[in-house]
Amino acid sequence: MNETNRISRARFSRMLLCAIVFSSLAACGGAEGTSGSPDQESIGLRGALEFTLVPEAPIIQGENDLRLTLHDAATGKVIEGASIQVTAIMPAMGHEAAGVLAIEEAGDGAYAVRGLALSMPGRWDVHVKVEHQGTTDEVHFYYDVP
Ligand SMILES: [Cu+2]
Repeated sequence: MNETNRISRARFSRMLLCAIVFSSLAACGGAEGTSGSPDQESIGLRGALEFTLVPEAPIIQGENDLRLTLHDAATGKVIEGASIQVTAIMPAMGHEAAGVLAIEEAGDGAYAVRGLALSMPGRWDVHVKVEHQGTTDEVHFYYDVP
């Protein structure tokens, strides 16, 4: 098999996977980039930290548990002992989520976010704010509740 065939096969596989993963969602790599993807990774708005947010199970209406991992964006080192706030709003309706029950440090830059209560189907804007040794950064991740 020549190089061109291998590349196009790989690209087709990715597209197919994307179509399967996102089949129940409106967008596949749309304007908001990672919108709706179960595992989301982004550099914060201030460029200081890298945020990874992974739901423990598919996002549902009701309480959700997620795992947040923090790295220094410049050095790649894990961020331990951070103080973290997680809030969510439903932009289309202008209301907040009920809140988060608990955020617990799990070691190696990971934090368990438990009981993020998304009360309605639709798109939620999950806002993560972190303070660590005088550095603050924040990020927005978007989730679609079916
Ligand atoms: Cu709503």
